[in-house]
Amino acid sequence: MSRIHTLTASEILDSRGRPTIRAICTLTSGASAAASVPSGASTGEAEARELRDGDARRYRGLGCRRAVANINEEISRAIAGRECASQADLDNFLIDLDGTHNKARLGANAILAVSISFARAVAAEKEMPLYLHFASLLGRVPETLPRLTINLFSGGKHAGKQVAIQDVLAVPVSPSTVDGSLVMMYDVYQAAAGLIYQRYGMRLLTADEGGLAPPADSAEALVALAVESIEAAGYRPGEDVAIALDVASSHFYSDGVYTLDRERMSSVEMIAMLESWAGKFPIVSIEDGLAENDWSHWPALRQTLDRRVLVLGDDFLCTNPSRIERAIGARACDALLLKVNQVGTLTEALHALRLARSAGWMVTVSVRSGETEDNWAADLAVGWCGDQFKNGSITQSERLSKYNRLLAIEDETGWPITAWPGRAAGS
Ligand code: 2PG
Ligand code: MG
Repeated sequence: MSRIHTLTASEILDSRGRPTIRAICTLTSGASAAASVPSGASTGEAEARELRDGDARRYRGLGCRRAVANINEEISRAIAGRECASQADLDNFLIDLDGTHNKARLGANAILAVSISFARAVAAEKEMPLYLHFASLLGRVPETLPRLTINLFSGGKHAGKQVAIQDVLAVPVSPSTVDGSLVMMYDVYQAAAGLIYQRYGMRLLTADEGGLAPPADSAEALVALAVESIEAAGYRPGEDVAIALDVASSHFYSDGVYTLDRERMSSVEMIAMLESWAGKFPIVSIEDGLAENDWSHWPALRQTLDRRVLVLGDDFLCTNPSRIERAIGARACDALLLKVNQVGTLTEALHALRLARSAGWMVTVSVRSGETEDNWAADLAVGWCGDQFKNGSITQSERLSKYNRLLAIEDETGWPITAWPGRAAGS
């Protein structure tokens, strides 16, 4: 049982220079902790609503002063001195206080900042590392670390749409450590940078998440360039380093048509194209291969890629328990991309995770394109036994704060990364 003494918040900037929120939660025991919240660019329609000021004269309307004031005033008043029996107790109180179905009144950004800063303050009160406190919320002690899926190339909304698909990720599959995965990734990233310089004469210009953003002719050419980069780095594609994609297809879908590389495709044609990529390239995971509202075709996508490639739902599921339940019923995918800020509290995200696990799905814990130097997502990925962690590229401090945290957890625990299914680790 913890009692909140004070709650304060301020506006800070994220990795894209846009405002976001940091909250500080102090318990009556004296334990105190801060947490900052991230923000997406390629957001799903069903995400909980961030509250933005809408004042065009300040940060083009993106200011967070109203959300900050909601923490400093209404939430603080309602919560100060209140006993919180558990994280769920606090989160449910916040949900009821907000009173809307999508947290639009107080703001999902405000509510999440309170939810996470409380979790961290309780961990401090228990003198426990945050990942173990998260594990205690889950009720399971982790024995392994998540596998890494690391952004190599960016397109879509994160890179000015020079190519329609959003992320081509490199997936180190042979290392059994975070350290080994990052060493391998550094080689692949440098090899890719060299190839881009040769081919396009480009310097290392990077996108929102630190990925390289070459002006490839097509999405397929970008995936092929990833395979070439793995080879140029001296690794075996598929055996040392595989590939994951975030197609983020909602952002080039309209009225039943996917427009990719000037080609117009039906849902059935889109599935056939993804199947052909899965045949040609060493792909282990495809995120948002179809659009978030293309419900009737997701089951066919899953069936087509069954067991060869993870069919991962991001915008499609929005970490939203009711969408996940519907997707389980429809056998529409087999993996959840878990982003806590899509739903707005730790408790709802945990519910989403449990639902996914109950259906035997894999879980990729993910950060957002707009991040801060805060690293709680790394603790969450470990504590909630994420199978994968998606944290952007290996450049930029908002990404490295999480990789560096994983390295520290690895040092502290000695836990290995579990092997990708069907692929031997440590070779
Ligand atoms: C995604 C994320 C992270 P955003 O689509 O998976 O890459 O992007 O935070 O912009 O939604
Ligand atoms: Mg995505």
